[in-house]
Amino acid sequence: VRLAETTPQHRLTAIAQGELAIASGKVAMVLVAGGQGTRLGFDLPKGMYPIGPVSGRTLFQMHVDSLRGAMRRFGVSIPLLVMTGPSTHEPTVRYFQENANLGLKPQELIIFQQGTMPAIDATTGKILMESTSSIALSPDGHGGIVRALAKTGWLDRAQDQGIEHLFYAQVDNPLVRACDPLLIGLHRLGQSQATTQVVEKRFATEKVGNVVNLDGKTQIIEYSDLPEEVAKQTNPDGSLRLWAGNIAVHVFDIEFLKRSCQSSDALPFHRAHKAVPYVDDQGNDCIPSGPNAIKLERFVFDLLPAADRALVVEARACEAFAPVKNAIGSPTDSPETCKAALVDLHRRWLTDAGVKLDEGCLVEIHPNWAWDEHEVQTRLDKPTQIHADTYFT
Ligand code: UD2
Repeated sequence: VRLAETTPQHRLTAIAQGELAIASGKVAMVLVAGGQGTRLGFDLPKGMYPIGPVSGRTLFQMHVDSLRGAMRRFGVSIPLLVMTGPSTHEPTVRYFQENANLGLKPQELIIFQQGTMPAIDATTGKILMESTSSIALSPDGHGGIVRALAKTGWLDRAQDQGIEHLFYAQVDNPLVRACDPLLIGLHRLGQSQATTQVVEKRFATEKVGNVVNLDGKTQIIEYSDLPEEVAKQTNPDGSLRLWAGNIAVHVFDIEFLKRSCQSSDALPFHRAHKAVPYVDDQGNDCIPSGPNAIKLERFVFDLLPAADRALVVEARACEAFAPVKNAIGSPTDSPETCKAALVDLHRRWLTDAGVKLDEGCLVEIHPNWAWDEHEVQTRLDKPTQIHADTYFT
């Protein structure tokens, strides 16, 4: 669904459908947070990274606050699943415990751990050892969610409770609107089993998956697998031929996920060439100077071609996508670019509601104050002018 091709009426109908589904308890949310976050250079789980431009709230807090905003708005409890990995599990569990589950009731929070795969020596094909008695393991990719979820038994319980859809997002993108009613509504209206949100790529080689239609099936080709000359192909009007960038916001039907769990080869493995420390045959610790190993990962978006019906929905990047991937000071996808996007969005919500803001002042809106632009409009206590950095909470 391209933005330019939807009418306001169609969007309103979809939003109403989505809101109805959320309010009647048909939706749960999952955050994937099992990655090692190496590029950011932060030792703790990425979800604990402070990102609120004025408040300093962490990525986990931003997501949970948005979800609790949806619960307040629709008068319903929405379960949150958090998928961790071997290195993020313990600290994530502790973080939620020490912070009173960030306000979630115990029954609203399920933290579960994804699986691992052995790392393989790239030259010999043998499994690498981490110590003389243990093999080197790494997370099996976010596609590991299918197997890990099946193990928890949650899918069956969810269905018994009447939950039909799982709203999926990555912990690194705080611009995501938890359980976006428009996306869920379009998913339902389109009778889709797997829906994915995309944005128009900013440039041909942007580091996002490319959503394509191949032999009638929706698929995502990861940026690292796409030859540069193909990424740069254009239409006669100069626009990119492969314009749709995956932002890893999906809606999956629970029934579809259950079906996918039943087949062990539902998702293929992707190879990543990485540096993995190991212990050699003589028991010596070896720190490789470059990539020496193959890590095997599954990608959740490889579920898309297996859906009987899949839908691709465009969103505006400025409203939906500002990931934190790279370290402070990087030109793209850094903490600074993410904070700037959050401030820009909230400044726009306020400006559209008639508030005048001084140039350069930072604003941040807590979802309890207003969950979306419409709630900003209806706030009677909003100021007419803002002269200093302000946190609306
Ligand atoms: C991902 C997408 C890319 C694009 C981009 C947008 C893949 C393979 N690529 O690229 O198409 O959408 O995001 O931001 O998804 N994670 C786990 N377990 C794992 C590995 C990753 O939970 O074993 C989580 C990780 O915590 C993070 C997310 O998955 O929240 C994405 O991982 P990434 O940052 O390695 O993916 P990236 O940026 O290469």
